[in-house]
Amino acid sequence: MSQKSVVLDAPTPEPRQVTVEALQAHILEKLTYSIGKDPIVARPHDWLAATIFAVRDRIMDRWMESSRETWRTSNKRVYYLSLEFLIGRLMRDAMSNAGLMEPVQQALTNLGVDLGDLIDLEPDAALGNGGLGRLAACFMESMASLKIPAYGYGIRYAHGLFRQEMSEGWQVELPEEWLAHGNPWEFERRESAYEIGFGGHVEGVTDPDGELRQEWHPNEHLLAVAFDTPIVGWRAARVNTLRLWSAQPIDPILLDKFNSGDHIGALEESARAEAITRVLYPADSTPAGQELRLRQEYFFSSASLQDIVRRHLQQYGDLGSLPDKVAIQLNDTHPAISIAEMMRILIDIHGVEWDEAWTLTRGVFGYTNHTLLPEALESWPVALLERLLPRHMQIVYAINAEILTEARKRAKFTDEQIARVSLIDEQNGRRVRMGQLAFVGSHKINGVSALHTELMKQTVFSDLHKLYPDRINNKTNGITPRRWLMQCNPGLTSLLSETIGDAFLDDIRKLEELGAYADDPSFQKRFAAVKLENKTRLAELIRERLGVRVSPEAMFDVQIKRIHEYKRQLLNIIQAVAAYDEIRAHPERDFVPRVKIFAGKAAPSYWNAKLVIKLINDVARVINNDPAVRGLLKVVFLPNYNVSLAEVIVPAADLSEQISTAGMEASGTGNMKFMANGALTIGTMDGANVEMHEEVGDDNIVIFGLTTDEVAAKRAKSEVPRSAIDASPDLQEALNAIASGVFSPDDPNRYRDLVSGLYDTDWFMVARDFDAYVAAQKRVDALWLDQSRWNRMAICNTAHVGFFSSDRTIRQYAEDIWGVQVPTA
Ligand code: 26V
Repeated sequence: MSQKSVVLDAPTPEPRQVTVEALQAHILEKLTYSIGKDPIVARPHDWLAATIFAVRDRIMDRWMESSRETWRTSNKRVYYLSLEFLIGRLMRDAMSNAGLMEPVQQALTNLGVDLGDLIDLEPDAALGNGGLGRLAACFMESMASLKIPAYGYGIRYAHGLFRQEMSEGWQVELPEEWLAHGNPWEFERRESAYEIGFGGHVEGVTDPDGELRQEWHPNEHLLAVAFDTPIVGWRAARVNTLRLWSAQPIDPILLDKFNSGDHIGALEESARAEAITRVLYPADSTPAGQELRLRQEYFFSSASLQDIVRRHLQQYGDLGSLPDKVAIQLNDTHPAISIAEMMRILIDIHGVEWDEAWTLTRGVFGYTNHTLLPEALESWPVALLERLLPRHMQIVYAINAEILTEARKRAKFTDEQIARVSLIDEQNGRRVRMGQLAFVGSHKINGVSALHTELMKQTVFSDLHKLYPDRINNKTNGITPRRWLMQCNPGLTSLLSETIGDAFLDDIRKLEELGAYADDPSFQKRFAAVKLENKTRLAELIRERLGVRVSPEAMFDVQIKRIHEYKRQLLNIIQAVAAYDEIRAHPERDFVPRVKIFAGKAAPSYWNAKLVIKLINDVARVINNDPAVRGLLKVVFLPNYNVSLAEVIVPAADLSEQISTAGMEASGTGNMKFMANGALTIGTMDGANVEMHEEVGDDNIVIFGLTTDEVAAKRAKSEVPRSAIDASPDLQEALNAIASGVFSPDDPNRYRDLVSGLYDTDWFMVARDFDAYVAAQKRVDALWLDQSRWNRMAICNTAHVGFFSSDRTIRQYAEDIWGVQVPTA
């Protein structure tokens, strides 16, 4: 019997029991023996850790079984490389997916501890900026639910996305401390550590057989140490691994320096290494462009690929089978240096020939693009790459030579086309375009909504699309219905189960059966009652955090997402100002009471975004305290938006604001979360809104505004918004109020430039979409006045959310990109 089969056949320890008694005893045991606390003095955090340890043990068996199965069946593995995983809390997710909610709750109750309190105590793992990072988290959960052998690879940032506080309405950034109480979910794997090099030089050496090889001699080395977190699929179908890398020095302290009295210098190497994984870059649009960011990208790409190749060789012994057994998905261009790193590993380390290495590389990689914003497209100065990664720069040049030759010979490209497909941008001081690198090194490239994918073909990648017409494909985003419906909205989930049965829990498409109840008055009533309960909870949170009282009976109109000009929070708040004017001018009219709820973070260096936050707070102060408003309008900005806050806000929303300038939001995923929870969408024909419109039908969504083509035409003509503003007295009045300091008496000029931007270019079409937006909001008011109609629409939204499950998205990736079989049951 070979050693491997001995290992594979070894019996596992008895699985832990899931009875209340067993859990109760086990939690106490963990508290005593793992945490070292007497229950009498244990603090809430001790109970939390003890509970997580007990839950974790019950996941272990599935985890090991899952990985054994992959070894046994030789199934293809999927690797999702992402610089961001915006996970949020893990405990409820793991318990709920493993079917442990009830016994754990009961066990804790018996111990005098409230599970809800513990859940609220767990810090969010905020290792991402926004949609891109949250998508990675939803994908991890769906891949486990669909029994796909998948690994997430990323960085274990010591500090996730900054904590946002308000100081007189301004955003202030504070360090986030998710690891302050330790992290009971992670397993440090010191044995899985890889050396990562930077800098140095490349030397050509001739082998005894006359072959010229390149040897990279980095002058800086550090270690990547793995930390593993289990990701539990629905009904514990499978448990996958999220492997996050932490940077550590090879020598923690330089003793000779220390002994010679240089105490600081002795720790320099250590500090330099650890800096790489210290903090998540908090911008999601403007490339940081800094060396540390490139170091992060290469550090985690190299560690991940070394790990992938090692695992593959351990199981299969050869590299030729790589594309049959390995699929690597690049989440945006952030890990794009992996293309060159894979070539280096294959050629320099394993002696594979160039052509073969290139075929293997393209065979394994897929690349997902998440934005077309020119300022967000990553490129690195050639000089920086040359200094930090000299061998990779050589490889990039060699790849470029091959692509450009092919473009010239096969596709007969012109000089202009050649310049556009080149990996090197010669216009802006010679830079390597990471999007181009990711594209040419992948067999499939996808966008994240139907519209976005079409725009990819027409704009940034039009020439590469001509060269490789079968590579670009669409994979419309999705969200996991476990976290974003079942866990965050237990009230609605119970109602749905009682109405159409439990089958939708395993097949979300079954929600369509709700359609039959959309007109049923008694079901509508119950649906609305759940919503009201969720709104009451949110109203309570608003009162606690902001001291503002809002009525749960009012319409909750919600825009929560990163603050960005293209997302147009400005349009929303200007409409609030216009409504304020109207309410005061027409005390005789009937108004639908509304609460406008905003939340979101701005990149610390993004001035206009920060100014919009301040404007929302300024407007909120004035409107909320004006008796003439008679409580008909409230504006609130909830600070420190994160996954956990979203889980409270989303189930309480009546209206979902998805109002980006058409053509600019690649997909959006918040839109889908609201839809699942029975909110109506007011939105532009942008990103996945287009497909939502298709799914629910024109009657169940409120669409307004310029289309992508209309926006493009206006921009091409350099049309100025003057006439739009002249034609709209309401807009003029609102803009004058804002610009003249009505909301900023302490600094009347605060918003002068912001407003004058709307008169000049108005790149984001705020002025030109304003009247259409106001008209759409009037339609929303009219719908609200017919509550039965409203409820019907809300129910239809929940009923048709099935398409937007990340399970559907992942099945499509598996089939069209990864070549992985998804078991049906
Ligand atoms: C870019 C950069 C530039 C360098 C600094 C750090 C950084 C971090 C993230 C990004 C990527 C921004 C792209 C992005 O987040 N796109 C969003 O992806 C969502 C998931 O596909 C999609 O729903 C949103 O519409 C899209 O904006």
